[in-house]
Amino acid sequence: MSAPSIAFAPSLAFEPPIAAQPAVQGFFDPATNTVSYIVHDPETGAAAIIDPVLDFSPRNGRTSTASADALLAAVEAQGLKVQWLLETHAHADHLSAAHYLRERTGAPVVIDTHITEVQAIFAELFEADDVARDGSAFDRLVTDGDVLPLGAMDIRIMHTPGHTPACVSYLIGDAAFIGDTLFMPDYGTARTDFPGGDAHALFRSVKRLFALPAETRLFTGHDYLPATRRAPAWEASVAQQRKGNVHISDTVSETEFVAMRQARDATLEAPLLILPSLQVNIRAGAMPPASPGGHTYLRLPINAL
Ligand SMILES: N[C@@H](CCC(=O)N[C@@H](CS)C(=O)NCC(=O)O)C(=O)O
Ligand SMILES: [Fe+2]
Repeated sequence: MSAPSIAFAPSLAFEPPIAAQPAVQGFFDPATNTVSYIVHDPETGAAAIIDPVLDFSPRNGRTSTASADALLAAVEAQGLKVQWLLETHAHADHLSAAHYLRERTGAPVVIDTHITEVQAIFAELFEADDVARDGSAFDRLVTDGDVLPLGAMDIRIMHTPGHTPACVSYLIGDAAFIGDTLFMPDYGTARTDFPGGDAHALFRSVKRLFALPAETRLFTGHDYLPATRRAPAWEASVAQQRKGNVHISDTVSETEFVAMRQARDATLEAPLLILPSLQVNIRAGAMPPASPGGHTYLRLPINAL
């Protein structure tokens, strides 16, 4: 394998203890093409849940915890202990079940410290006066280089912005949960046109992921199933992504990538659930406070996005 085309300062390089192999289970949500994960340390049973989905129907505003309950059932069936609820970013396409799972498991909700930027933008849009712009709706704000324990393993934090300013990847042994950075090699990369998104930043984030050991297992946050494939998939190695990602293999320059990404972004519609998702997800998956009449409302700003 050839060396990455970009040089990195040594302080930016991650060298995970590749021998450690966490057990990883992916749960695909066909309604939003999201992949949630349970990852655990086989030695101790310590587990983390990554990017859980709260089911939501835009038809009638009903929520359901069926997807989150499936995660809990899998945790229980295997006798695991949920230590962390990890968000790779404030999702714009599905509601997070982090708050629900925090209530059920007692585990803390983790997100990148740049969530404050995302909260500032969307708390203003939704006039969400109950949302402090300091990240305090979450339990633990992490920053690049931080390490959290997971049984006998470590979760290492790599800030990977570009899709949003608060995107992080969680590195656990030979696995990396990369959220919306790369998707499967045959689909490409995440969009960069949300507020605070930046195609240059995404390119650099991907190059940091590409600098991980070639056999590192990269787990994506979505699979949008290109026309050439019918079965959902969510795992590819660094080597496979560097060789074959249709947007950003080793041979693609930053200039080429940014031009492609911005041209494609200009063709994409807003996600179906962007408005409900963001006002819930800046609250760590909690609904806004109930109105005096006892109902819970989400807002629909007109001509604002
Ligand atoms: N059709 C989907 C699109 C969701 C979407 O925009 N997903 C983001 C990640 S949150 C993305 O990067 N999509 C890439 C693409 O659609 O090519 C929806 O309406 O929910
Ligand atoms: Fe996303």
